[in-house]
Amino acid sequence: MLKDYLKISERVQKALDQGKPIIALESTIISHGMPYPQNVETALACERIARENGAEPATIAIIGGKLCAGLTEEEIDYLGREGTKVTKASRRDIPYLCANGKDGATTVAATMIIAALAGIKVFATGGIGGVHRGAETTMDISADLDELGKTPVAVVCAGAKSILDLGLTLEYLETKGVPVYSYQTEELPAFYTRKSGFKTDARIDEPEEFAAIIRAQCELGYPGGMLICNPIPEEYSMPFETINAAINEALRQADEQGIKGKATTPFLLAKVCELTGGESLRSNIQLVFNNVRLASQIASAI
Ligand code: PSU
Ligand code: MN
Repeated sequence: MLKDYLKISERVQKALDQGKPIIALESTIISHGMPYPQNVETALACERIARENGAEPATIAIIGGKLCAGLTEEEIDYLGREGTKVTKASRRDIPYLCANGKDGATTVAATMIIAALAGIKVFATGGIGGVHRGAETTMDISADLDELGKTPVAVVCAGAKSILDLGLTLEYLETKGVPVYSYQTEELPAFYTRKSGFKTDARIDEPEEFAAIIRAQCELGYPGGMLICNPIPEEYSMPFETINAAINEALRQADEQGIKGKATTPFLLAKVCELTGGESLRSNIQLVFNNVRLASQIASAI
C-alpha cells in the first residue's frame, strides 16, 4: 500500500496525535525552483514562520524511496545543494522512486498526494503549475491541476505566473471541479503582480471562512482540493512591464532551445530570475512567506 512507504517525522506525528495545526510545504521549489543557497534559507525560514504562526511545518519530499512528511534540516540542505540533480517528482514519478529507493523533490501534485496520506489538509507554496501558453498544440498541462480535482488538500499559492495561460488554467480548473478563491481581493493574482485581469470564484476575507469551506468539503466527502490565491504584498510586487518582458524573453528562449516536458517550468523560472537580475527571486521568496502565514492561520482555524 502507498501508506507502507509513508514516513512521518516525529514532530509532525506528535502534532497529528495532538490535533495541532499542520501545513505541508513542497520541495520542487527547493531543488528546481530557486538557486542555492536562497532555496535552503527560504525553506528553513518557511518552517520558522509556520511555527511562529502556530502551525507545525511538514516539508514533503521522497528520500531513499520513502514518502516523507517532515524533513530534517540536513535533508532540506541536501535537497537544496543537489538542486536539479534530484528528480523532479510529480504523480507519475512516485512508483519508480519508491521501488528504487531514490530521492525526489515533490511538485504540488506529489506533495498533495503525500500530505493527504499523512492527514494534512492545508499546503503552502509559491506558484502552481497550470496550462502553458500554446497548450492547444503542445497539450502541456501540469498534473497539479488534475491533482487539485481529486485530492482533498487546500493549496495556498500566489496565483499562477504568466509563463502560463491564466485564462485556460482557470477554465481547466473549472472543468476539474476545483474551486478557486482569492484572499481579500476579487482578482486572480499573477504571482509577481497582484492583478491578472481574471476573477476567481469568490473573494474570501477571513482565514476562518476558508476553514469553514474546508470543513464542509471534508464532511461532504468531496474528492478534491481547492486553490486559495493570496496576492503578493504590494511592497514586494513587481512592475507589470518588467516582469512581462522577462517572461516573454524566457518563453522565446525556451522555444528556441526546444525545452519540453518537465524541464519547461524550471527552465522558465531560472530564466526569469536571471533576466530580472534576481529581483524576481526576492519577490518569489516574500510571496512564499506570505502564503505560509495565511496557510498557518487557516490550519489553525480548522
Ligand atoms: N511555479 C512556481 N514555482 C515552482 C513551481 C511552479 O512559480 O517552484 C514548481 C511547483 O513544484 C509545481 C511545479 O508543482 O513547478 C509544476 O511543474 P510542471 O509544470 O512541470 O507540472
Ligand atoms: Mn508540463
